[in-house]
Amino acid sequence: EPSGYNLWLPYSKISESPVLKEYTDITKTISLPGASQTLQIARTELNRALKKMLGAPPSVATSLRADPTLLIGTKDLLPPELQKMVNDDLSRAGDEGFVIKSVKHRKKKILLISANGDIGILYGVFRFLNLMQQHQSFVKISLVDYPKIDLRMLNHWDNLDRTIERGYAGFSLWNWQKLPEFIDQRYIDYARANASIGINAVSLTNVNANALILTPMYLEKVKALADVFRPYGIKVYLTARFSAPIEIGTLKTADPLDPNVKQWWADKADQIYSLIPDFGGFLVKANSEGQPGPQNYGRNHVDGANMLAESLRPHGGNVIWRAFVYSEHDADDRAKQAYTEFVPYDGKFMDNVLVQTKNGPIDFQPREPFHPMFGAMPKTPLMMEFQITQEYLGFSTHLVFLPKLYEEVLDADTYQQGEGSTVARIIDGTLQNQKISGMAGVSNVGNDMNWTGHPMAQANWYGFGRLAWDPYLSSETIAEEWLRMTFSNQEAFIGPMKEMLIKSREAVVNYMNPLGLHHIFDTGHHYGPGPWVSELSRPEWNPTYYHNADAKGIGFDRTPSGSNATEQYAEPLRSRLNDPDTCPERYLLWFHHLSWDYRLKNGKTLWQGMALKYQEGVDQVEEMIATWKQMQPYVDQVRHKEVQMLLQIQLKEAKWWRDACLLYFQTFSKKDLPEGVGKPTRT
Ligand code: GCW
Repeated sequence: EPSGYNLWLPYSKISESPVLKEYTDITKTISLPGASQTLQIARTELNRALKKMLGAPPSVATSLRADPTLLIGTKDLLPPELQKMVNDDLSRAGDEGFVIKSVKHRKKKILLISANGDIGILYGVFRFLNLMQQHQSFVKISLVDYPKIDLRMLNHWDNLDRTIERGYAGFSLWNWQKLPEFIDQRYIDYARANASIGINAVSLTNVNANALILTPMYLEKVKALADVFRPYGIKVYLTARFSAPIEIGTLKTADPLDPNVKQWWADKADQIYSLIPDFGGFLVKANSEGQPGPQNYGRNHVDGANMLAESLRPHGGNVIWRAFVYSEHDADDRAKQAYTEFVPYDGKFMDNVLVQTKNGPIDFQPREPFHPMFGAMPKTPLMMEFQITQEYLGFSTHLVFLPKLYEEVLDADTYQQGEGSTVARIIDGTLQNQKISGMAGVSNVGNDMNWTGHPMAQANWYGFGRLAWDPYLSSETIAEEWLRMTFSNQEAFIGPMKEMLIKSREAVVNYMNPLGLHHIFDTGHHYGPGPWVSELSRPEWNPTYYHNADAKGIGFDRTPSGSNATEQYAEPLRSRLNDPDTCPERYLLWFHHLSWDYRLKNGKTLWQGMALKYQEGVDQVEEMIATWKQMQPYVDQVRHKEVQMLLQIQLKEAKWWRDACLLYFQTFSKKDLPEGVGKPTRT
């Protein structure tokens, strides 16, 4: 296989670990009874993995052996005395959870993996292999784990011509031309990878796509993919273009209150479910960036979402209605728009509707404060939308470990129901007692040999999945797991690399958007710097709209003297944000327009501090390069070289960001660069 193809599942040979003996003992006699496809997959995975890691071909029996050393089975298949031992654990584990436990059975220690359902067994087996890849001991293990979030979903922004909107790792995996007959091995490997981290839903098509995916010809192809994904516990969703009844039907309107429109969608749902009985539902972008929606007919988001929800309800499907509404008319602060439009609808959506909200109020910037909608709609399940693909984060060229960003958002306290009302508790539904919960990530996967373009961007797919399973995991834990599985368990590798991953997120913020700056990217592609762009027809398309630099200072005033976006946050956070002294400096210019001489906490002026941050970002990339150089012994040559080349580009471009932004902002500040900031070189 090409380097990196196996992702975090290389199952490298274990030759000198202290646990080797333990592992050979545990895997001497394995029983994994049951005939379902899902269990068959679990057996195949075990066989493959153990053979690679331990060398000797294991024998996984499909029957309950008399004396297994490793027994893997759903609770109902276990002998009564073992059932008793896992009863309590499994009562907490739900449909998808599992238990991995070292127990005494017939006077012998055995390892038991059990679950309530087959998918729990598959997840349990993947976790067992995950821990083995990290060389962990099972001698004392007693682990119960289950997902804290119901829908753990990837959103593909894939078009039917196989281009991917904001995709930087090749073309779409979905080969529509050859489907449904031809099943590419990559569909299977993709499903395996997702199942290994607990992802259980995917929407296949771009939220900006046309309606063709809902025509019978494409639905046959979707069915083929759904059939591949099903035994891996993955449900398929599709994007539903609101104007579909006109575009692929014969109606003259898509008005959600029109009986013919309702009937059209109900028939469409029936048709889909006749092919895909466990179809997940629709993901909808409506009345945003020019997409059609209910507002075109004088209706609102509730009318639109509920009409679709009605069509899916008899089949058990969900509507995921996006809150990224960004109208082509509204001239008020763009950061306020989603909250303004949606919060009044709290409690009005049907119970199979989730409202999917981006992590921040603008658009996947390297850093944003959390979206004020979180916690502000207690009667509506809000689903998180993170971006895994790096639209504003250097595409698949820059190394940025995103779990650090996700963690920052999930840990943020909204104060909506008093202290401790973190975004994680809103998303997992526990704070506001939601019946359903979800987290989506816009996928960074394409048909590049290593799936994600940058070899290290695989960590972002992995990390997203782990956080969707458990939003309370720390980014450090995730980094360590991923590094151990993907590359090496040697401490000389793990220590420095963990630090490098963790710091990489702050590095990119420093050299692109320090101190709360945002959206100063060159427009359209969003790759390099473009803070000077000001001539686009709509104000909020222009970076100048966001930084507002002038002779006096820089920043977006979102306090009561400005757009008053801070009003959308709960107290005491709101007051804290309103005062530049108490506003966290990482969000300073997001919420405030301040003079170039404004004093930062470290005593530097704003101008100096900003310049130094840009420099720090560049320095951090230099450090990454130095660290990576040392890692040669632990990484295969191909990947080592690839990352090395990519880091060189990242360094060049970090300098580009620093120089471009500082030279441009200097035309306003008219101040010298502080000492230590590399002299920008005009190119
Ligand atoms: O970030 C913007 C992107 C668009 C995207 C849109 C959205 C899919 O630039 O490419 O469209 O957000 O999330 O709907």
